[in-house]
Amino acid sequence: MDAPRTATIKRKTNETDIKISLNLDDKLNQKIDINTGIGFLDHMLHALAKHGGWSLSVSCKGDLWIDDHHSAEDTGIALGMAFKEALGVPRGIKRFGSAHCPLDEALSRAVVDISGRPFADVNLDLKREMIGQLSTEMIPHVLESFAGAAGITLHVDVLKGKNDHHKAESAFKALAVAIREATTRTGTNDIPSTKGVL
Ligand SMILES: [Mn+2]
Repeated sequence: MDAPRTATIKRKTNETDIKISLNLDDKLNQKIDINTGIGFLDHMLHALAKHGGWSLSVSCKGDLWIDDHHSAEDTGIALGMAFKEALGVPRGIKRFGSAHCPLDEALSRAVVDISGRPFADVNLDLKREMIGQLSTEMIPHVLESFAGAAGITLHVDVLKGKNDHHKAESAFKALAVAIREATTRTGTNDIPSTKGVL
């Protein structure tokens, strides 16, 4: 039995104070506790952890009296740092993952490459200004921040949908399932690249 892939991250700036614990291999005993101060972001990260098969604890104390920007962005960065640290050298994993997830009328597709190359193309087609206390412009930005810090490639697209809550949630679920596949252990010790390095 391989050791679980875990990380604990503390990241403090003048704008936010964040603590994250992540376990990528806790599918049978998931514990999820998310507190960013932004309810809808908590809901999205809960979905990501749940469908990714993670245990995840996130605490962010940020300058919400300004707006949601620093808290949302820095939580994405810190989660990416935790993911990268937990994964370690990406040996013996599938590397690629993709998924489609619906939520009622909404349908999203996520494609992930644990590439060592930070890149995110995120198209959510959100119409509202805010969902709860989270500005919709911050939702792709959180995913871009996550991909940047994690050093992975993400393509996340809402293919259809009418309700912005559904569209965003289906996107996070698809991303979770895609990441779960990409990080699945193959039982080998291989680095899945023709370069021999990721
Ligand atoms: Mn929901």
